[in-house]
Amino acid sequence: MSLRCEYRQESVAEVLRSDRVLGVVSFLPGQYCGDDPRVASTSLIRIDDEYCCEAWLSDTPVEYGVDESTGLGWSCNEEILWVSVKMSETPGTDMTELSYQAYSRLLDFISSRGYPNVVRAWNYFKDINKGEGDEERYKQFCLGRHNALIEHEYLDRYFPAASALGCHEGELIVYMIASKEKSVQVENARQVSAYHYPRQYGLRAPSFARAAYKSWARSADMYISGTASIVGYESQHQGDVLAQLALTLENISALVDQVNEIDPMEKIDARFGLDLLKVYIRHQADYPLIRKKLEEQYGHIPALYLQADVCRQELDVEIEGVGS
Ligand code: 3EB
Repeated sequence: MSLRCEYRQESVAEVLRSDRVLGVVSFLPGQYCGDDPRVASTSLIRIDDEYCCEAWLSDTPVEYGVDESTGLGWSCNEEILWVSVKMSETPGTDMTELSYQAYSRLLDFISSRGYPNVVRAWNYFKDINKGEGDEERYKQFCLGRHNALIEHEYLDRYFPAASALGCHEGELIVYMIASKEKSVQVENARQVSAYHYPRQYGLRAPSFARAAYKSWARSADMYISGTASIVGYESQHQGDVLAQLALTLENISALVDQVNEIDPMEKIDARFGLDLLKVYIRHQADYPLIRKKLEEQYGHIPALYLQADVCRQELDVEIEGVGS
């Protein structure tokens, strides 16, 4: 069994024709209007037209459906359960409660299906930087997520790799890859683990690992979490997006090195390398420069560029990756 992620040029509907598709993530524009349970529809905006969507592919046929009691869309093969949830907001919605509900549903569902380990999770919701201090929606999101994870007996070292980004409209969307067997969490020696961030970053620190790797029956994959311009626990290079990009890329290489140092048995003769990058940019105007710089180093790797708000107000770029 192996899992592959690809950025695709075809429409979501076309990608869905294959019986090997575990999940498709759609971005605006090019929105998908159907109700296939394998699709997670986000409101994030693609900055260019190079790719239409993100596809997660199995090398064996998948089973899929909607969970009737929770409305979760899911799909699975022998080793992987791909699941997404969409939570609507009404005026005055409490983000702590909403993220708690989303994660409680997801975690209950994956364990009931026998895939209790979250390898990788993506979180997208609107107005991520709205609210002051502990009232900031991102911090409330972190609190709700943390409470649900702890209730489900997730210890720090089992937190998934993750990304959490803001968009301008739409529901809270969470999608995740869950597995039967645990993945291995990886941290970056140059950064304080997010789950140990000090009190100023919220009542409960963000519950994610910097990266995770997982060996499947026929492959091993590495998932690099959303990575930004942070050293220790502090944001660096406020106002200088190119310096932020350079530091972000250093943090990503440090993580790739760290994954290789752990040297999972599956990779004795080969190194993990990056296969895909997803680049979140706060101000679309920064795109040409960011793309130019990124291509100098990673021009050989497909990259998907999205407009999104980084969860720290002072940061303007964040990058995640998939590798094998
Ligand atoms: C950081 O390093 C930047 O809350 O799930 C990156 C990846 C970030 C995931 C999350 C937040 C999350 O703190 C922000």
